[in-house]
Amino acid sequence: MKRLFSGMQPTGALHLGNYIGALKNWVALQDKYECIFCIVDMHAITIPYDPKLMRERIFNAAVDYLAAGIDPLKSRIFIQSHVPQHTELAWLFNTVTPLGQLMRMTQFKQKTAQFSDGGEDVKADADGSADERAGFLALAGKVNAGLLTYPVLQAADIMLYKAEAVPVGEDQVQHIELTRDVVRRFNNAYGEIFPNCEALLSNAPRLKGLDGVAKMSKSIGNHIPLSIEPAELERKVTREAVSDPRRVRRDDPGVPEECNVFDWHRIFSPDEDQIWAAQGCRSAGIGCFQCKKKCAENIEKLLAPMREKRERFTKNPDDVWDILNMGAAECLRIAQATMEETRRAMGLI
Ligand code: AQP
Repeated sequence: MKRLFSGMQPTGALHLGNYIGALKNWVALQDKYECIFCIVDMHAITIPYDPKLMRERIFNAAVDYLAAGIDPLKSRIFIQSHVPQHTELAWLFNTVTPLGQLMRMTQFKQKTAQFSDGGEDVKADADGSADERAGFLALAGKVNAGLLTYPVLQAADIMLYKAEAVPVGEDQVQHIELTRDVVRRFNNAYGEIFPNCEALLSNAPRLKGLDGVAKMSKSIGNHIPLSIEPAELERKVTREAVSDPRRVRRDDPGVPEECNVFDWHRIFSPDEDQIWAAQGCRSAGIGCFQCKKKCAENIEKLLAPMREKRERFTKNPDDVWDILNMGAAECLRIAQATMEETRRAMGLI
């Protein structure tokens, strides 16, 4: 079986976007690949965070993986920082990665804007292009170097295990392409050590958030956590989710194809509810509140069994830590072998 690697950051509660864009695919691919699933805590510390919350977030991410259906008897689950070879290989990969390519990464530019203070003092110096603004903000000391080299660590995560398949959401495709470039440059310089890898996309690789505009994201706060309680889920969907702005009054007809709530129906609802929502919206036969309520009910059908499983794991934290420790021990063995081969190829041993 080919090997598969993927990970999520413990930057907050995992959400419907993480599930639909990646985690659901991970579960489905467990029988087709030898799977390694990581909680990428070293990536998560590249943005501001509270150290007091990190351990709990890591634990909750592991519980979410398990509750969603990752089976520790089939797949390895571990915490990135428990296998220190990730950062060692990232350093080696840094030496074959052009700085300019890292500065052009979309996620770097977005996070730079998101986690700098807006860069008012340097805005005047940049002529407005996203590339230049990201460059100015970075040079002005607004972001740390880890955010810039984030995709190199991601390349190392994948290649430490010589993984060929990487199930991710659409936003990560550019980083997988960079991984392929890093591999090409490394292999050209030091010999054929690492394989080619490809991104595997789900059928909904970019789920929009409650605002109906941006990608659902933990750090933006437009997300619906997988661990949400039913009443809060209904409140968020019916009160916070942005729907078709044309429907100002109950009897205004809408355009379902341009409504984010209808996009959610297409993902979370059975066919009959999708037809009900589309027809009702176009004819103004139903109001947005009714349409959203049905959507929340269908999301709840997905989340209810996960909630039950999550409770079981939360009550037995030692079982979860055992799974993570066992996963790390197995991954460490693979990582040590890859590093030995890599150091040798580079003339370091
Ligand atoms: N909205 C989304 N739609 C589809 N896929 C998504 N993913 C994330 N959001 C969506 C996919 O989930 C995986 C794990 O993501 P991550 O935690 O490593 O980082 P991220 O992509 O940056 O996710 P967030 O929620 O936006 O985290 P923050 O806000 O902390 O940066 C990836 O495969 C990703 O594509």
